[in-house]
Amino acid sequence: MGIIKKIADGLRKTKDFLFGGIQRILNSFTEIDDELFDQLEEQMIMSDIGVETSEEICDQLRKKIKERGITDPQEIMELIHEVVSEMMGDDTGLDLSVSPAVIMVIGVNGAGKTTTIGKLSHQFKQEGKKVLVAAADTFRAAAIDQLQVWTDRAGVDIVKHAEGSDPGAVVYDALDAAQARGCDVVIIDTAGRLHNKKNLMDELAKINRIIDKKAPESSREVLLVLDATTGQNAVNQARLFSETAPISGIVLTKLDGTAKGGIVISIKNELGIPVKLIGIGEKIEDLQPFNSRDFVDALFAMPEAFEAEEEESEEEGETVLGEYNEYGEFVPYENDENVVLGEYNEYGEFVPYETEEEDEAEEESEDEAEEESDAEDEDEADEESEDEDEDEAEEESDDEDEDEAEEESDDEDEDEAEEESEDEDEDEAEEESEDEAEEESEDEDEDEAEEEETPAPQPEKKKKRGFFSRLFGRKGDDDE
Ligand SMILES: Nc1nc2c(ncn2[C@@H]2O[C@H](COP(=O)(O)OP(=O)(O)OP(=O)(O)O)[C@@H](O)[C@H]2O)c(=O)[nH]1
Ligand SMILES: [Mg+2]
Repeated sequence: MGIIKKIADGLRKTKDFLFGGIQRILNSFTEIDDELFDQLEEQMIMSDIGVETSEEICDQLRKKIKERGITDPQEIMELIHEVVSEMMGDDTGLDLSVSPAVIMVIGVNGAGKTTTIGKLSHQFKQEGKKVLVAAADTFRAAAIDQLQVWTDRAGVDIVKHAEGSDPGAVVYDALDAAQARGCDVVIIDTAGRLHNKKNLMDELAKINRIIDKKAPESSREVLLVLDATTGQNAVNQARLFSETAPISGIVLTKLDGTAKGGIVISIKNELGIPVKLIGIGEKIEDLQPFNSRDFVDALFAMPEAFEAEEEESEEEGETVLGEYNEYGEFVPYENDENVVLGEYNEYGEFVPYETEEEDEAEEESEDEAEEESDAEDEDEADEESEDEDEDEAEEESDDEDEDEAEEESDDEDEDEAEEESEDEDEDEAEEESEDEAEEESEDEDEDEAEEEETPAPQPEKKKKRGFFSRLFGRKGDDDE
């Protein structure tokens, strides 16, 4: 499978929701007015592009529309493609020029740090680089074993100490070994969670200082791993983590399982930190360098199927009424007299109404929907099992003994809030953001429940979805 196709597949849910949603809005307008812009902005915000960035995109659109005297709403999709492309700018790759290049990988627990390190080690190894991985997450039970599984799989060296030992010492030894062995790259796995967030931030800052001292000449990357499924919370995390070390790039994981890929645009626009890698699956090869052009094309390019359809109808000189399906393809209505044959679900996909005559078509679309939701369940279940399975199981049972069992429970939000109030003196700002997250998560829980049971009756008036309250939680907990 080609890289572009793979990225497009990984971003399918985002495309369904964002492109599908925008196209639906454009189809429902015959002229460009304020109401159209309001709806576009709302759709972008719901797709996790962020309020600030969505406003900026719409301002740019208005400007271009005025400049070019555009009057047809159908021309707007191409303009969005253009505006977002300009916003994303040029890509920056990893800097590995001075060996041993040091890549420190940070991020909250469950974001995908260890998995990303495994995938990255594999890729470097394939390129013929000599890689050494430092197991500096000495805090979480079984974290070292989990990393060892990945380094074995990739066939690269690991430097590890006992659980509970000083992460700074691990990093020091790893840099020593890398220099002695002539390694090209050292990748440092760090903890995603300590006794509290201040400890975590302090420890990451300390590791960073050790690298400064021990390998001052080396090329440096501080990669922040963000879980795309947490939407705008990931942007908040980036702000917090940037206090520990200068973040040189972002790895956005789990883009395959979410409709929230729009955060890539807001990360770039609001934080100015380049997204360097994207995770589009759990397998060792499911990590790709981020290419903004492919990304924007995958989200906003007009599907060829539609262009062909459009040309055909022009030739015949007749208007074809239809809808965009989940792949962004134009599907003509089967029955022109009955224009609205169904409704949009939460992903902006068109779901036909059940009628006796349409039984066959209905069955097909149901199967598709089922397949999709099964795949989603599997994805989410996988995140908690598969590669991690044993390690995670161990981790979870260990955690249960401690107060961290909270993290694994359904009441995560409440528990987090409790935990936070204990740490109140330490970090007020954090608490605020947790509280916010908590509020949002309540919304989200409600929304998600609704989404699962019934399709939205009024697609134009869809409720705004809340954000995940997992600023420091593990993906999947809320969903269990
Ligand atoms: N679908 C999907 N799952 C991913 C991706 N990257 C990571 N995961 C899954 O996310 C889960 C957590 O990944 P880890 O690599 O253990 O996360 P971590 O940041 O190291 O977590 P801690 O060690 O607890 O701090 C695992 O189940 C991974 O398989 C991705 O790109 N796509
Ligand atoms: Mg880890």
